[in-house]
Amino acid sequence: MEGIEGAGKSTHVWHLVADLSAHGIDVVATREPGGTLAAEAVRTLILSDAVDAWLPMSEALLHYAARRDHVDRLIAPALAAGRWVVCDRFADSTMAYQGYGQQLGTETVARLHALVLGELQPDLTLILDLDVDVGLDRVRRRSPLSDRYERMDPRFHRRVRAGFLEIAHNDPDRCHVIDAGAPPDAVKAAVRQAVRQRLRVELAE
Ligand code: Z5A
Repeated sequence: MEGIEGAGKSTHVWHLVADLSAHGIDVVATREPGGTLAAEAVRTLILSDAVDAWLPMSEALLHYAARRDHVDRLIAPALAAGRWVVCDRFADSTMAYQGYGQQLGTETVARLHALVLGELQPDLTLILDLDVDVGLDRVRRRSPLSDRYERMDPRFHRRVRAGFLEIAHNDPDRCHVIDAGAPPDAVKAAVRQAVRQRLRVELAE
């Protein structure tokens, strides 16, 4: 599940996990940055401190260090055991935030991905698309305390949103864009519909 902040990723990861579990699917919910002890430690490093605490390349390397640990210790073993994995953010976030948002470049991030994870990609990526101001407003209403990314320039967030849409445009077989400005029940229905169609699983209403 991908998208800008406030798009509803965490909300819909949990709805989707409940739907899949009700259908008898053995599913693991996890998140990035994080998901394992080591990756959660990297999360703390990346999300705290000043906006300019990390340079874009260092930051991308930290995200990929966390991701490799997450894949090796949690995601790959779960998949090998036949479980499904629903992840709140994954590699497209590095492409969107560091590649587009921090302007590290898409080629650099793609090379990093190939080096660290080879060809590993999700079977389906749902991109919750939302106006940047609406997303930031939702997050600020939820809590006045902001993390490093929330304090970044609105132009940065607009590049991130545009980046996600370009990723989806370039990889339509894997990515599905959902209008996250719709009411929560409509977003939930759109997520369910996309999973039904793309992963061929019959989820009950
Ligand atoms: N990052 C990166 O730069 N590079 C990387 O490779 C990775 C990550 C993996 C992680 O922060 C940060 O790391 C992230 C990108 C960067 N940037 N930031 N900030 P995080 O995990 O703490 O934050 P987040 O991923 O952006 O999550 P979030 O801010 O909590 O947003 P969300 O999960 O998309 O939304 P939510 O919590 O489900 O909903 C937010 C609020 O909106 C909540 O009050 C809901 O009740 C409400 N909501 C949800 N849906 C709706 C609808 N449809 N209508 C109205 N209100 C709604």
